[in-house]
Amino acid sequence: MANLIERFSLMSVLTSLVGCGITGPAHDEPLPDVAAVVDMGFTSFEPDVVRIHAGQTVEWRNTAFITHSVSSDSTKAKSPNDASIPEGARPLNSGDLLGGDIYLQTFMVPGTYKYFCTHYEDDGMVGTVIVDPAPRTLLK
Ligand SMILES: [Cu+2]
Repeated sequence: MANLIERFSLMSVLTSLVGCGITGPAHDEPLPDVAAVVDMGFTSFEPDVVRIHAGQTVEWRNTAFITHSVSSDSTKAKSPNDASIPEGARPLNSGDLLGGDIYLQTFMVPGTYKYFCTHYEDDGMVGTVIVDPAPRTLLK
């Protein structure tokens, strides 16, 4: 009997988590071909620095239940230091990512990309992608 009650309350907890949006692709395994995964927590990118090669893809995962974004648009940044991209690269702009959403971006231009969350930049929600030139073996 106690067992049944425990099972019932566990089910209620699971149901309420789903109700809060703790579901979606951000909670699945990362896609097989991504070179780096960045989790978006309460007000952080984790890890806040990733390093990849040109031609590789980063997967951002909003594992929180609040809205985040990935932007390197300096016209939207409150601090100019939080947004920069290499010359010739296109700015990152995920738009709003609801809880459970993912954002994929492939980087072709080597250099340092500094980005921020348009909602939580003030709370230090900033990150960096360092893109090294593609090794010769990937250039075939
Ligand atoms: Cu955020």
